[in-house]
Amino acid sequence: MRSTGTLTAGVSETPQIWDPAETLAREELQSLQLERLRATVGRVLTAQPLGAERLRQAGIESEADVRELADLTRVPFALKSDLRENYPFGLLAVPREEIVRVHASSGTHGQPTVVGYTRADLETWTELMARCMTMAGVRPGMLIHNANGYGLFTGGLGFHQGGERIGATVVPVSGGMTARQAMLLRDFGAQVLVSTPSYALVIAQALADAGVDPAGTPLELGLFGGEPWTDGLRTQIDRALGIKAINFYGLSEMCGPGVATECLTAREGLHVNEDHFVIEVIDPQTEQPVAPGATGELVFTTLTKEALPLIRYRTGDLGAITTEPCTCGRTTARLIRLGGRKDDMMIIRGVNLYPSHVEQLLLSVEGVAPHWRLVLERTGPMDELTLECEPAQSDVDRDELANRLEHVLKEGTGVRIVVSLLDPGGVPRSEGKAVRVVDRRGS
Ligand code: DLL
Repeated sequence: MRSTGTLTAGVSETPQIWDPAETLAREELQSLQLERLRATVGRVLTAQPLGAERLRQAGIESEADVRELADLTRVPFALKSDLRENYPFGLLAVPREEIVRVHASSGTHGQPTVVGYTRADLETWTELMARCMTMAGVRPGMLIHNANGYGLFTGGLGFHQGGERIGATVVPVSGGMTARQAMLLRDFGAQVLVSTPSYALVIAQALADAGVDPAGTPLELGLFGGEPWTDGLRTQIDRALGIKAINFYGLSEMCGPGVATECLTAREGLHVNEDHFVIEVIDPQTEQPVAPGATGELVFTTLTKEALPLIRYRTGDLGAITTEPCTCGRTTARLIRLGGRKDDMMIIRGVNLYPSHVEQLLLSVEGVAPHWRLVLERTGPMDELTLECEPAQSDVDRDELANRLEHVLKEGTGVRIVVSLLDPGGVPRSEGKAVRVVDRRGS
C-alpha cells in the first residue's frame, strides 16, 4: 500500500504516509519488533560468530530464548571497534558473493567502517528512504537536486534511490563544483535540495554570488543530515534559501540515512523507523538505560538487515527520545535533542565542551556568519581554544564583534575561547561533512 491522499507536486503539509507501519498502535509495533528480533537473532546465531558469542553470553541460544523485547537488554553491546577489527567483510552474515553493494562511513580518521547490502537490504533501504522523504514532503514529480557525495558515503545513493522510488525526478549532481551547482539548481528549477547542512550554506552563497534570489526559484524543501546542526543553523538555512529544512539522521552501520527523519507537518523530533530498528538510550558511563526523555547515547538493533545484522550497536551519538503522539499521526518514537557525538566532547581546563554548544552560542550573536571551526592548540602548559568565524558583513567593527562574541562564549560555556574573525570566506568550506574541530596539539 502506498500513500493516501492526492499525490501532486508541490509541498503540502497534509501528512502523507508512505507505509502503514508508520502508524501502527504501539502494542502492534512492539509485537512486530519482537517477531523480527527473533528472526534477526536466528540469523546472527547461525551466521555471525561474534554476534552469536554475545547472544550466548546473555543466555540466548535460540530464537525461542527471546521471549520479550526486554531480553535484548541482557546482550553485551556491539561497538564500532567490532567493525574495525573485522575490516572489511568479517562481520557479514552472508557470503561476500551475496553482497550487491558496499558503502563505508565517511569518517576522516582511521579505517573506514565498511558495510554491505544484499539485494533485499537495498530494497528495504530504498523503501525506508521513500518513506522518510515522503515524511519530509517529497512528492512524485518533484525535482530533487542531490548534492550529497555519490560514492562510499551513503548520503548520495540513499537519497537517489528513495527519490526514484517515490517517482520524483532526481538530479545526481553529487558534491563539489559549487558554482555549477547554483547554475543547475536555477536552470532545472529544483524544488528539493539534498546536502549536508553545512554545504547547503555554501550553495546558498553560490546562488547569491550568481545573483539568484532563491525566493524567485521553485526551491521549497531541504533534506539535510549527515552531521550535527543546531536549530540556529536551521533558521539560517531556511532564511538563506527560502525553504523548509528537514533533519535526516542515520549511520552507515544501520543502512545510512533512513533511520530517523523529521516530518514536515511538525518538524519536532525525528521519527525513528522502529519497525526496522529498536532504539535504546543509555548512560554512556554506567551503560544503563536513562530515564524516559533523558539524553544519553543512542543504541540501535537492526530488525530486518540480512548482510550486517547488529545487536545493540552503540552509535556514540547523543540524543533523547519521546513517544508523545505527533500531530502528523505517526506513532513512532521521535528523536529529540539530537546533538553531537560523545567523542566530540572536549575537556578544556576541566570544563566539558561540545562543538554544537559553541554553534548555538555563535548563532545567537547578531552580525556573525554561520561558518565556523574550532582550533585546539597547546602553546604553553594549557590547551587553548580558538573559534575561527566570519562577520556577516565586511564593514563591521571587528574588535567590538569579537569582544561581544567572546563574552557570550565565556558566559555560555564557562571557558575562555579566543575569537578570531577572519575575512568573509576565510573559514574553509566543506562539500560534505564540515570539519568543526581542528586539533593541532600534536603538531
Ligand atoms: O552520515 C548517513 C546520513 C547521510 C544521514 C545523509 C543523513 C543524511 P555516516 O557517514 O556513517 O552516515 O555517518 C554517521 O553521522 O553516527 C552521526 O554522528 C552523524 N549524523 C548523521 N546524521 C546526523 C544528524 C551518514 N542529522 C554519523 N544529526 C552518525 C547529527 C548526524 N548527527
